[in-house]
Amino acid sequence: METITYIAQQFALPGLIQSIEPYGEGHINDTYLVKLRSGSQAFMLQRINDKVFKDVPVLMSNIDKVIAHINAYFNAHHLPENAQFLKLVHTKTKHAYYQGKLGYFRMYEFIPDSVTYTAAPRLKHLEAAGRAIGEFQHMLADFDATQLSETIPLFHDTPNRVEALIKAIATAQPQRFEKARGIITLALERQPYASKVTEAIARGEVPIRVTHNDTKFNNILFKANSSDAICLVDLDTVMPGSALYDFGDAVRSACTTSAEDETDLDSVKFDLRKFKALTRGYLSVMKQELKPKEIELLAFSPILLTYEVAVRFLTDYLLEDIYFKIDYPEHNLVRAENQFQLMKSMESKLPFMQKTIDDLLK
Ligand code: ADP
Ligand code: GN1
Ligand code: MG
Repeated sequence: METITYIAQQFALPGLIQSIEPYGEGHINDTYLVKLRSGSQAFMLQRINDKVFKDVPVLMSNIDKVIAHINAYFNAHHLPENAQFLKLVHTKTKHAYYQGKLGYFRMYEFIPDSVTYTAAPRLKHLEAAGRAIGEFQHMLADFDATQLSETIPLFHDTPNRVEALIKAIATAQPQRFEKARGIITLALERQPYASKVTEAIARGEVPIRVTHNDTKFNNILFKANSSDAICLVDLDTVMPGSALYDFGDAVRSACTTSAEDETDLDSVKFDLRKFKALTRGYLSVMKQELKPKEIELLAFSPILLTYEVAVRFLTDYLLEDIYFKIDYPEHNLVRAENQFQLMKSMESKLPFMQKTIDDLLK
C-alpha cells in the first residue's frame, strides 16, 4: 500500500524523514508537516483535493507562474534577502507534483519561524495582514491575467453561488431543509447583494486583476513572536478576480469576534476596531491603485463575501456535505448560521465601515 511516508519520499528531500504529522486548519486540502532527522529544515506535504480542483496539472502550472513572478518582483525591487515566499520542492523525477493511488501531492519548503492564526492575537497583526494582501495584489498588478487558468470556474461569481443554492433547495432532504428553513429565507431575501460586484465588473467599472481569492486569515503567514506578516500562502485560487474579493474575504475572516463555526450566535459580532486596523494596512498599499468604483464598493465587499460563503456553507449542508471538510454532521449548518449572523452584524455597522474608509482616504 502507498503510505504517506512513501509519498513524501518521492520528493527530492535533502535528508531522511523523522516524522510526518497533519498540520493546519484548511477546509479543502490535507496538509502534513514533514520533519527531517537532521532537524534543520521542515516541509509541507499537501494532498490536493482533486474533487475541488478538477485539473491539477493546470493548477500547479498556475502556482509555478505566480511563484516565478513574485520572485522576479523581489529581485527587481532589491527586497531584503530575508523577504520570503513559497518554494516548491519537486519530485525526484523533477515534477511539480506526484500522482499516486491516494491522489495528487505537492510539497513546499516550510518557511522557518512562521505561524498562522485563525484569529489575530493583536490589532497590529491585522494591520500587517491588510498590508500583506495589498502587497500581494500590488506585486501581481503587472502579471498578465490571461496566463492563468481559472482553477475553479466562477469561484466568486455570487449569482452563480445563489443559483447553486436554489438547485440544492429543490433537491434537499426534508429534514435538512427544515433545519435550515430560517437561513434559507434570509439567503433569498438578500439575493440582490449577489450581483453588485459582478455587474460592476461587466460594466467595466471594476477591473479584473490577478488576485488571491482565498484571503482567510489563516492563509497569511506571520513571523513567530512578531506581528510582521511574511506572505500569503494557499495559492490554489490565485486567478483573475477582483481586489474586492480579497479585501472582503480578509475582513470576513479576521474582523469578527468568534470562530467561523462558533455555535453561540449572540457572541458573533463584527469588530470595527479590527476592521479599522486591517483597512489601514490595506489602503496604505492600495489607496493609489484602486479605481473609484472599487473604493465605492470597498465597505460593502465584506458583506458580499460573508453572504457568499454563508450561501456556500448552506448549499453544502443541503447537498449533504460534498465540498467542505466537516467534523460533525451539522458543521456546515453551524458555519452557515454563523456567517449569516456576521453578515447581519456587518449590515448594522455599514455606515461606520464607510466612515472608517473615508477617514483613512483623507
Ligand atoms: P489548505 O488549502 O488546506 O487551507 P494551506 O496551503 O492553507 O492549505 O496550508 C495549510 C496551513 O499550512 C496554512 O494555514 C499554514 O499554517 C501552513 N503552511 C502552508 N504552507 C506553508 C509554508 N510554506 N510554510 C509554513 N507554513 C505553511
Ligand atoms: C476554504 O482552503 P481554505 O480553508 O483556506 C475555501 C474558501 C472559503 C473558506 C471558508 C478553495 O478555504 O473559499 O472561504 O474555506 N476554499 C476553497 O472557511 O473553496
Ligand atoms: Mg488555507
